[in-house]
Amino acid sequence: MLNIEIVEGDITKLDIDAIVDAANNSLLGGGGVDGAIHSAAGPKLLEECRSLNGCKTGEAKITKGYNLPAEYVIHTVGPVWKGGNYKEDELLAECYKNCFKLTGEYDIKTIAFPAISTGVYRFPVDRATQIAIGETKRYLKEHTNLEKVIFVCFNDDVYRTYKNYF
Ligand code: AR6
Repeated sequence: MLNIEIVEGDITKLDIDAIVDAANNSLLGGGGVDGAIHSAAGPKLLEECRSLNGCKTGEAKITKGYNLPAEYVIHTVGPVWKGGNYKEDELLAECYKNCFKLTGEYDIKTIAFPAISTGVYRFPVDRATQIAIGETKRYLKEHTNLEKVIFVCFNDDVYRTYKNYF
């Protein structure tokens, strides 16, 4: 599909409307992509996050990007993988749906996603990739606000998997 791109690299460097943070329920920062986003955005991001009162798994909340090139950060909380019988698939799909919903509300035209839940939260990369691409194609079929969706892969394994399923 024309408006989906798969790239290798660091999501914090992208000069686009919104980047997605794979956060935790506190929204107060952590490791992985969350840590990288908070370091690059600076302390004002944490300050705004403190005012949000956390975020439930599968939901999404938006803040400004502060020192990031991106205008907005959409914080979503993916499920921790527990073997597949704890609604992990549905919750991960909800993350993508809720991020897309915010793009409509904030007139966001370009957005980049990391591979939500596939790091510290150990969601199998294959399965997570199918959900990410499936939800994206579904949204793009039904809505016209997005000009570009970028999947940012931080390692070769994730990059190959996205290329394979696309
Ligand atoms: N740009 C793009 N992708 C990245 C970057 C980056 N700069 N850094 C890491 N990744 P993870 P999760 C990839 O662990 O599994 C945090 O501590 C990484 O290689 O960041 O959803 C939060 O606070 C992997 O493919 O997120 C939560 O506690 C993907 O991003 C917890 O981790 C997701 O890995 C969330 O775990």
